[in-house]
Amino acid sequence: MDCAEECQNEDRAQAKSGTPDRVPVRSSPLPELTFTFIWARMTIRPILIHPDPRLKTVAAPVGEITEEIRTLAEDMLQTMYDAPGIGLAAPQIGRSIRLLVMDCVKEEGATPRPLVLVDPEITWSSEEAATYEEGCLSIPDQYADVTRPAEVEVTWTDLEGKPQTERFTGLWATCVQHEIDHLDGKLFIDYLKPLKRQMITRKMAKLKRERARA
Ligand code: K1U
Ligand code: ZN
Repeated sequence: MDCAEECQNEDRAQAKSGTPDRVPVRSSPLPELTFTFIWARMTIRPILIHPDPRLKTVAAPVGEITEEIRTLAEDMLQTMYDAPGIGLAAPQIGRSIRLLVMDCVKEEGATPRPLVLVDPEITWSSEEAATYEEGCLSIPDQYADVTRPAEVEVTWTDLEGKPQTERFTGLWATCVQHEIDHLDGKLFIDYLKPLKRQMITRKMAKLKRERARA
């Protein structure tokens, strides 16, 4: 099954009731006095909760950037900001494709920096490691220290189909590695000791049962 087919199938499977959110987006770049608002369709997608086999699957390359991929990326950014989170990978919304979004600008009032990475690859990792307390939108309210390379170089394709390369440090480096792990079917709890991982998994299974009953 190619990516377009896979996306369509998932769309049907994930069809939500109600009208999608309609959000005014400033079309840019336009002169200040003439800026206009266009109506863009952006949908907040449900985020899968662990344990779910779709979070353990290696995602397929995206390849060609279609309008559908652009819409999906917009929806993922909207879903990430709404959660709120600093990253989101396509498998977390049930799409087994190598697409992720992130924005690690957390300071209030600072300019956001939404990034969309298609088919990202880590091409270099530092010897130096860094430990961050990680969370995951698919494992709500659970946090744990994870040690990863402090700096990574990543190449990807942007939404215009142009190749990009960037060296990430600090929280950006942690986040991009966490998100690429999602594309490889790996969760941050896979870095923890088995007992702690099992404890979190049981809590999440209980949470899912309770949510299903509500
Ligand atoms: O992939 C995800 O589940 C998103 C995750 C990303 C992440 C967090 C921490 C370290 C590495 C990767 C999140 O965004 S969890 C929520 C979160 O960290 C946060 C939420 C609001 C403000 C600031 C951070
Ligand atoms: Zn996560």
